[in-house]
Amino acid sequence: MPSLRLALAIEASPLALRPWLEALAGAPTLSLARLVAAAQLDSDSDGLPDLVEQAIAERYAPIVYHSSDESNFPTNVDRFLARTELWFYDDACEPDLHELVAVAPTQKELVCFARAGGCGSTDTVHSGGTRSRSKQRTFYLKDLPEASRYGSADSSEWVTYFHAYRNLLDGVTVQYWRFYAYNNALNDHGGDWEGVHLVLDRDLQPAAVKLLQHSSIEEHPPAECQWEGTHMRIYSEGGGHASHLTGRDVFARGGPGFIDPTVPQTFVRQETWTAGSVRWFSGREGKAGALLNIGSKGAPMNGQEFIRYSGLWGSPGILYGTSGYWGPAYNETAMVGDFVAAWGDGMKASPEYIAAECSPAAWTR
Ligand SMILES: [Ca+2]
Ligand SMILES: [Ca+2]
Ligand SMILES: [Ca+2]
Repeated sequence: MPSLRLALAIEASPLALRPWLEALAGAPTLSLARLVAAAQLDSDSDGLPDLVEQAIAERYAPIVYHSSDESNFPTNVDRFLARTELWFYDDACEPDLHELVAVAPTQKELVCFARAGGCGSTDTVHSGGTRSRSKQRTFYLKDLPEASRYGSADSSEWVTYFHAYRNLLDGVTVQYWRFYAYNNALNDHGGDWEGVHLVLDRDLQPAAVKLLQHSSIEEHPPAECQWEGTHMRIYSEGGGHASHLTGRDVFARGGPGFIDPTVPQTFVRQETWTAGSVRWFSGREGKAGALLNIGSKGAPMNGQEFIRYSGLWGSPGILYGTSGYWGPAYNETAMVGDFVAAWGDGMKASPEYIAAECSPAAWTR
């Protein structure tokens, strides 16, 4: 039985969290004192205790089916940063300005630079706050050399990043983000972030699944998903990594021409929860990387400062679409005005909090 204090914490919980906390109260590895403290800790100040955010994210963490045709597997931010360089770019100059800023920046370093725009511009561009409208005056992380774009061959380096917050249904939305060093499809570009949103209602039951596409957020009722218990299946396109709800939509080798969950040769199956398994089309087995709470832009968690970085995750290309992509909190998908819907869709909070969290601090060209 939980202590009185813990019972009160559970009772005071704004959501239907009792079963979660009561189950955790029975966890033998945590002392009751630690549990009480943990039950109340809200590191990103969004009204959801850390422990609750993690428990919900674990419970619903998707199973990602990567195509056997995949050329660029997932990786993680720290591994990527160790292999890249931070540059500043301004194409208003003749020739274009490219200035090396830092080699292999750490997450902390990534967000602490400022540069005056080139060629007489009066703009000051911050790597932790200024968003470029057209990817023309911005910090960027240089594309990795060809040999490093494959991602991590060791699946234990495949980190799934999650962002959980209270939503307008009085429930919780959990965004699951995965990261790739390169997008190798028609629109090649460095640094590829892909996300899916799971919208939970006030009883913490799935109410909607939202897939982030190139320019829109595609909403589906949960019944359109394939579920394994509480875990939805997400099918990821080879090279471009777009998310689908059925394997039939995703080309794959070794079978009928698409991902068939009954034909192991057509996919790599990744359970994204903590200590989840990964099974390759070759029969090889491994473990998935962490399921990591990135907190909020105002209060990153678990050292994931990268969430505040407002530059690009790949080099500028000839076209907008072949230039590096933005990270989760600056993602362009379905942006309305300066509201980053990919980061704050359906968020329930004060207007001030939402503005600070979901809009860039400043803009440039
Ligand atoms: Ca929280
Ligand atoms: Ca949160
Ligand atoms: Ca992509």
